[in-house]
Amino acid sequence: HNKGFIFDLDGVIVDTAKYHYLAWKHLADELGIPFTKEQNEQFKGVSRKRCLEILLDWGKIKVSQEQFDQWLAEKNEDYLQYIETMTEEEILPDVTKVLNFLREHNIPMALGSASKNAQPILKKVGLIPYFNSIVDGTQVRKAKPNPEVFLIAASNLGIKPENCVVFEDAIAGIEAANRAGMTSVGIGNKNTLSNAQYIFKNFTEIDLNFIKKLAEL
Ligand code: B16
Ligand code: MG
Repeated sequence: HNKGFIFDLDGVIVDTAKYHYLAWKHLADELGIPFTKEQNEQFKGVSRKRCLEILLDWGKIKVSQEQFDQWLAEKNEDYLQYIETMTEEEILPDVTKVLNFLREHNIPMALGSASKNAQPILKKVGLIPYFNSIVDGTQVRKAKPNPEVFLIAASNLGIKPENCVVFEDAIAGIEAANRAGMTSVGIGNKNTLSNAQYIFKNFTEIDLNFIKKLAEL
């Protein structure tokens, strides 16, 4: 097949943003830095390290590398406790409808996530078998909006970038997909994701005929 589909994880397949929020909030409270859900929006699609840099900037806190690494580890341990409780019920509505359809038609699929915890999360929700390639934060050096993550995924699938379709919920992710020359499908708010070629509020709004068209079936 000459078309490939690439999915972001957080905000597209599962809503782990709520757990990221709780873990960041915990650390922010500890450090006396105000942190709201609106601020958490700015952390979407952004690497863990970059998130902590931004948080410390907001709090005007300067720290040693050692302290920085310790807080980073603390946030992640907290986050992993939430991940531990995840089940397949946390897959966002109608995501499996689309994944199953693509699988039935043997369309290659990849994950393209900034998260270093993508593997354990996919395992928890039982979606590992769907993906021909899983590209995550452990393999990528240049974070979104750099297209690296999606280009590696395309190359692993053996599909040309211009024949790949990317599903993303983050502004930086849409930009990465566009820069890679791929078809970008935004999942979320149409004002926020105005740079996406197509935008849907969520997967329940996606018709399988649309997927068929994108996959050229
Ligand atoms: P971790 P995605 C991203 O996942 C999240 O949107 C972002 O909020 C998070 O900081 C980043 O992963 C790193 O996650 O701390 O697990 O390595 O949307 O690219 O799937
Ligand atoms: Mg995301």
